[in-house]
Amino acid sequence: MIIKEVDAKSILDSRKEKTILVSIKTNAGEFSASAPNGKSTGKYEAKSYNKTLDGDIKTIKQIGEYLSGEKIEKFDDLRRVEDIADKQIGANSVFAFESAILKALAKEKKKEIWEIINPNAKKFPRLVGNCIGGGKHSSSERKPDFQEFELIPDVKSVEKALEMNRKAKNLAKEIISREDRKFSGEKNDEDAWMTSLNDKEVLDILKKTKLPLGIDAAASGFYKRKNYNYENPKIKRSKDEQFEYVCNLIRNFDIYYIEDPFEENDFESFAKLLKRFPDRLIVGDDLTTTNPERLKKAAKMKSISGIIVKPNQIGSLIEVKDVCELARKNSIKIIFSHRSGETDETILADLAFGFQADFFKCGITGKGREAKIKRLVEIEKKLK
Ligand code: 2PG
Ligand code: MG
Repeated sequence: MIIKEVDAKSILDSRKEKTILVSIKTNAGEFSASAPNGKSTGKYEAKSYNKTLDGDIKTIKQIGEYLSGEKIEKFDDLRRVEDIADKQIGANSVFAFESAILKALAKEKKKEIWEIINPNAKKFPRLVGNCIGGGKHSSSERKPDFQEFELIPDVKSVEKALEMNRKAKNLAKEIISREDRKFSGEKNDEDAWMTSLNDKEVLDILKKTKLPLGIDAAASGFYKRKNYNYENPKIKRSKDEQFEYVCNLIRNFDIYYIEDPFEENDFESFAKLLKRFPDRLIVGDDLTTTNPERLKKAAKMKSISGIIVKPNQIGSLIEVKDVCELARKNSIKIIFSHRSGETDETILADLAFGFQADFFKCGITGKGREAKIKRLVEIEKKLK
């Protein structure tokens, strides 16, 4: 596939915030791709743009002129694009640019995008669906301190899992309506129910769905001056108290999936938790930020049994590949994830399937989230 021209512009994400859309003209036609935006962003994430979105838009056009005539034959050729784009544009721009390239390459080769990554991919990831939310993704005054409460059906079919999550989400709505007098059906950034109930009350509700449960505490979001500062109810927890609190929740609510229960520098507490609960998924997101070096540290310290992979945390798809290989080598489960500010871009599903992710964290409802899950279902149907 030969790149002819590159263009970029800004579009709005699901939160109505600006993000980048990159378009390329090639011998196989015109293709475009966009990047999402996070809100509970980890301190160690790559910057979304070198300086500004507008600056990256200009630079991408220049890079396009430089790359005009460049031949891309396979996934690893993205390295050549990165050699040129590196340090000139940010992670959102690199991700959108490389995604557009993969789309063109797939078209030229008459293949699906995931086949460019791994033609032998077979296993489908399990859905991790955000059902009820709090933390930085919810605008209500009173809310759970944890950011996400997830449902993780244990079935092979993606289509079936989605149906189970939808039903459970409706059931959760009925129960919240009864128990939270303030609730009238509002949803948060990720289209999860927004409630004034607290973490334990929410977990009590979700237990009634009888599905395996998960939380994303996104604990860096309420960690300040060496304490975890809870608001609902108001209580400060020290590092040790936070550890015991999380252990109690895992036991009492039989939580299967625990993401970022501690702040983003505390590899030790993660390791202690995994040692205590070797059969649970202890997941790093802000801890690891899809960064091979941070994953190496987490693997060495035995901090996690699962890693969130958000391509725009690092930008480079070559590094996403490195992270997946490294995780696999260390028996760490791979969870491909959306961001809280999403677009209708669906390439995340192809990447997750191509890299043979174990889980796909992508909400339950909402346009941009459904589009991605639908793409995964489409791949599943085509392979039947
Ligand atoms: C997370 C993500 C996605 P954000 O913390 O896991 O759910 O949130 O995109 O705001 O970082
Ligand atoms: Mg997270």
